[in-house]
Amino acid sequence: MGLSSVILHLSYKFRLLLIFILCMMVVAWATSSYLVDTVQETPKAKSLVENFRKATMLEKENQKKKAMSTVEVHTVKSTMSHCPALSPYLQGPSQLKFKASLTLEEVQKENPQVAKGRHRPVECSALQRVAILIPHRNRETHLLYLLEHLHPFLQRQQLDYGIYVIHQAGNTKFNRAKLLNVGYLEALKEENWDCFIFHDVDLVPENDFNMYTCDKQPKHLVVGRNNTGYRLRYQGYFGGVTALTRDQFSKVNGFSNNYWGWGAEDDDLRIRVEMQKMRVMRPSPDVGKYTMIFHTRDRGNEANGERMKLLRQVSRVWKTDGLNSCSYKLLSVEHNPLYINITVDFSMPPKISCINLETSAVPLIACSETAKTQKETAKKQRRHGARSDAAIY
Ligand code: UDH
Ligand code: MN
Repeated sequence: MGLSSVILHLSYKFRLLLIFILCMMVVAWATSSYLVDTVQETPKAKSLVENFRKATMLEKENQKKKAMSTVEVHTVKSTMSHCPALSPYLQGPSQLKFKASLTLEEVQKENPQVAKGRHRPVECSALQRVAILIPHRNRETHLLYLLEHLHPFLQRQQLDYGIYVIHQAGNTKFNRAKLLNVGYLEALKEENWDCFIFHDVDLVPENDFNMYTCDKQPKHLVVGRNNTGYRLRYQGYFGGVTALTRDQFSKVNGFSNNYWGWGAEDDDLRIRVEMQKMRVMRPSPDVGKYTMIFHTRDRGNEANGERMKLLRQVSRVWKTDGLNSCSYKLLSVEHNPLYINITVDFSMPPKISCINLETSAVPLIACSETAKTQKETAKKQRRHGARSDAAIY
């Protein structure tokens, strides 16, 4: 073989080798670039997945946080601790002063935290929701003094309370007991009060240890007042200011509606309480002290001549004379800044007017009874010594 043929032969082999190397390089490049791509792509995918995971975790965390914050709100609400049995704000006995020039605006200014006659502590949840019911007619000055002292007094006791003034419209005989029944029924329409304080407008408590809360037994809070030498008026006295739970008052069917004028409606309530085997409790004499704002007898509230007769029939009539037979005409319910004013009309509707107006010029056309039967009904009522609401309405 000559040199040229050797070179040719070599070059042919060399060319083959070259082609092979080239192919290998292409394959190597292709594979390597693919591998590099995948190696580079993986972190991208990884970070994507990571980001997604992070996002979902964040979302989950946010949801968790939200849930926790709502739980917190709920627990803050529901676990706001109960107020202590003995409020730390109580001051004990005080000498009350009544400024002659006091105005309602001044009392309102002194009590900016009271709205629509209501207030409750912000620092703790009150032990009881208490409705104060005040029967009222033509005693504006007394009401002013009572509001002035009662609002801070009840706040020092850390109560969730509302003050209701039940105002009797017109000039018909005053009926304290029936007004208090109305107060109970109307107050329960806006709040499920636990406890009711039946409160004369002219009695101002002197000692804030006299708790305006209800207990297992009905409470009589006026042990003594300045005008009786701070002594109980008589054994069994249950007037002035009393505290009964919603259930205790409902159990006795409330007050009788039939005591028109002054006297004995409070004794009637005590009899009802005792008939239900409940016992009247009182605070100690140094705590149950009141100042009574001086007054004379009101016109329209003269002593009720029938009161002794009425007292004798309590056991017979209590089931049908009380909350379940208390009919009245509701004239208005106003939510004033310092109290809720309920105005009612107890004036006689046409049927009884017929009986009472036998001598008047009012025509009797609205009557279902004849003049003769009206007279007989009136006689019967007088014989039984009571004007039952069932007969009136
Ligand atoms: N009341 C009124 N307006 C009236 C009558 C009574 O708001 O016209 C209310 C008021 O809440 C009062 C309560 O009913 O506190 C009881 O009536 P009262 O204060 O007349 O009864 P009290 O037993 O007085 O205190 C009886 C008459 C006092 C005569 C004094 C003579 N010595
Ligand atoms: Mn009085």
